[in-house]
Amino acid sequence: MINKILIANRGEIAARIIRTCKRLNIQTISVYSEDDQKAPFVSLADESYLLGPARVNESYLNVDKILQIAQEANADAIHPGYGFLSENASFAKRCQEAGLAFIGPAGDIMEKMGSKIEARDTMQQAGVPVVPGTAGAVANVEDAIEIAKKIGYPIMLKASAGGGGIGMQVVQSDDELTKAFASNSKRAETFFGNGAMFMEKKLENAHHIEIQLLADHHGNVVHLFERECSIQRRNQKVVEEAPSPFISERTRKKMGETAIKAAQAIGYTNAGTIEFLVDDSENFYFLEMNTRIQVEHAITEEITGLDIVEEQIRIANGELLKINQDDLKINGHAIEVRIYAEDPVTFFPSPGHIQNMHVPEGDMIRNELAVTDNYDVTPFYDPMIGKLIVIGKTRDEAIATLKGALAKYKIEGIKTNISMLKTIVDDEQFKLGITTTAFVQDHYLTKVQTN
Ligand code: MV4
Repeated sequence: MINKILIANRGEIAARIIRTCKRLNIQTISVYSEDDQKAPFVSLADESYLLGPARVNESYLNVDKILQIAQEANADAIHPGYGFLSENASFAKRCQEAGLAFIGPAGDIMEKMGSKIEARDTMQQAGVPVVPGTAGAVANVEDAIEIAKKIGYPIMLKASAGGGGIGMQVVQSDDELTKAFASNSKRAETFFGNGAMFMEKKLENAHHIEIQLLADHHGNVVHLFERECSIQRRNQKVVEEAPSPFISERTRKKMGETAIKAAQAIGYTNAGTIEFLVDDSENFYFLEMNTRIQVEHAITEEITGLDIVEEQIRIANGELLKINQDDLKINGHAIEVRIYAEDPVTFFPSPGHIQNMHVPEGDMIRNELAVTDNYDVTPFYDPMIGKLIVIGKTRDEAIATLKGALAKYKIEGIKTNISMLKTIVDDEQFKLGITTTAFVQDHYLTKVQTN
């Protein structure tokens, strides 16, 4: 029975996980770096322990220190959140070896989905459509050029050990492919210790739509519908919404059933997300599987009424899923925007001292914050300082609430992307739900770079 959880993370997700633990009367342990001493999540926990200096290798990635604290504080389980160690298979295995419940899938499943080539291959064998491309790694640039003739440009060259857009490059010709193949393979070798590359046809005018899954240890799997995540900037999600304004009920059902079939094929357990690309004829293709809770999980919670962190803890406790697919319905429309401490045009991080911070409140508004007023944003970590989630009966209602909330969102002392969010929410194409992966390029950068 899980009675005490160490949250091996920081910022808004650590605070959010602690909030659910409190509601479930589960004791919490926060771990923090020297730079995060005054962060809200630290004092929210029942106990807090210093990890070490701000550098992630000495703090949030310091596996030995985290496991040592877990033992000393008698934790039963570890919740990794997202990022950091959340998809680190050896960490998951070391937790299990230390007798701790890792709140996530088994390490070997994490490993399998972490190799994009193995994930693609596994999905293909499970009957899940994958983006047209290579089976397995491309051996060398000569083979790559041969394969490109079959696939046809433009092509997405991807590192197997990459993910979330890291180690990915569009190539439009043999010449570009030749240069990119060598440089990307070398970079993947350096960064990930694995230079294996694969190739996919670049799907133009596509939507990035992902399906949230929950799977218990008794073979039960449900999907919690989809999230539309196409509005990304350099593969960093900026605006996410549930449900997608693009797909039909029929496609939603097919994607959900396909995602469940995939999860069953790999023996997936706990919360997970399968990412698809959906083309303008609503054909969908497997992209990647994320074996962690995601930043944007809150919009799924708002339209289903579930607490995904609670479901994760119950699954890790060995409990049966209490919901079945027929119980799940989409109720309303939710949109999330990510608040970044960064320059809205150059996107350079903008750490510094926050003053006069006022966030909008209301029944249809949910804030997840990593910071407070009068707080120093550190340059050491991801510049996301919060999330603003709005809910509405309809998408138009949610957009109106979002517009109003952004107008009231005040943060001084640092630069933020709030002006970018306002521009996006005001955009006619956005309001019409015409949001493909080219949105930021076509409907934001074109505006700000001309002004
Ligand atoms: C693609 C793609 C188009 N064609 N793969 C983005 C991150 C990772 N999940 C994979 N991603 C994509 N893979 C093929 N074959 C489009 C995306 C993509 C994207 C690419 C560039 C800029 C923004 C994007 C937003 C979502 C998805």
